[in-house]
Amino acid sequence: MRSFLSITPDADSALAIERWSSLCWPAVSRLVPAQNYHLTLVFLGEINSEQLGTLQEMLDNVQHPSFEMSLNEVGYWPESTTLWLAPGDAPEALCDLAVKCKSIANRLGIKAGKKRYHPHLTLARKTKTPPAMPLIEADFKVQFDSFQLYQSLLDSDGVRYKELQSWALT
Ligand code: 2AM
Repeated sequence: MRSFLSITPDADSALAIERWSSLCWPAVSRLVPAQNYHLTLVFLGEINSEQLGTLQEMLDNVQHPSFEMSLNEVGYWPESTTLWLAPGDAPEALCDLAVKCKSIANRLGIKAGKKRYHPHLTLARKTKTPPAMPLIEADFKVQFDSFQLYQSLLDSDGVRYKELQSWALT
C-alpha cells in the first residue's frame, strides 16, 4: 500500500485556496482539486499490513501541539514540474512533527529519504510550462489540529487519497 503522513487544511481554507488558485491560473489544466490538498510530513511509499499496524500503534503515542501557519509563498520546481504553496516561515511545530514522523518511519525500516524537508501544498503537477507567478498574493492562515495517514490510490480519474486514520494535535 502506497502511503504517506500529512497535515490537511480544513474544508473552508481548502476551498479558499482552490478559488484563489483557479483565479490565478485559469489556463493550467492540471490544478490539484481541494479534496487532494495536503502538506506531506513524510512519504512512506509501499508499506505492508504488519508495518501499517505497528505504524498506527506508534502514532497513537505521539503527543504534539496544534499550530497555525501562514501559507503565503508560491513557487515552482522545474525538476518535478510542481507548482506549490508553502509557508514562507515554516513553524517549528510543523518541522518538529515532521521529524517525529520521519523517526517513526525509520524505526519501522522505512527509508524516508535524506532530502531536506520542504513543507508544501502541491497546487499543480506536470504543468507543460512554468505557470506565471500569481497576480493575487497568497496569504492563507490555516489552523492545523490533526495529522493524517493516507493511502494513495490511482484510479481512472487519477490519483485519489484515502484517509486511513487521523490523530489529534493538542
Ligand atoms: P508532491 O506533492 O510534491 O508530489 C503523495 O504522493 C505525497 O507524497 C505528495 O505530497 C508528494 O509530494 C509526496 N512525496 C514525497 N516524496 C515522494 C515520492 N518519492 N514519490 C511520490 N510522492 C512523494
